[in-house]
Amino acid sequence: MHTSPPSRRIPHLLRNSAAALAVGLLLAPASHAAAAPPVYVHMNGANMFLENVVVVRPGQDVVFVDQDTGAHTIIGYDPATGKTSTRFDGAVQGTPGPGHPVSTYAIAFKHTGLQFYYCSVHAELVKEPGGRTVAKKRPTVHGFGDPMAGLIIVTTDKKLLADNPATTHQKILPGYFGG
Ligand SMILES: [Cu+2]
Repeated sequence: MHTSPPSRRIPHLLRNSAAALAVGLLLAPASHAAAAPPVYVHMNGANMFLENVVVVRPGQDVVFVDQDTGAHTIIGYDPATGKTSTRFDGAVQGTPGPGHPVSTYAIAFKHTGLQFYYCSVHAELVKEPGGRTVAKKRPTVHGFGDPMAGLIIVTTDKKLLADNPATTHQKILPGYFGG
């Protein structure tokens, strides 16, 4: 009886995809966090972060998307000390509107925890009685009154991870341009 090696009997394409599947299965536990799709946070002329609380896994990207005509910054800070982050320090540019490229800023965190941030153009950090620093709307900034600030919760908790607003799954919100 003729016996050919297994690789000979499997067509090339099938063999390659089988190999890819095997590699994928082997790498799955380690690369799971990195492979998760990004969570998107959107800005427009309302001068606030639309999804001001989002939840990601360690290593998963948060992508800030500027659909405003104006620019914004995204700067991490520590509410306990009031100190701003040198690593979590982003900026995005405005866009004329739909059909034009949007400016984005992406960041991921290795460890679980709370990552507070604000836009230094439209909010300011104020130390409150008790010593905790919070972001407040700059008095001269127009909008809905929300301070342009937010929180990223970095966790492996599946229930929390499932709680993100639906808009965080979409890079560009068609109806959210303007400002
Ligand atoms: Cu801003």
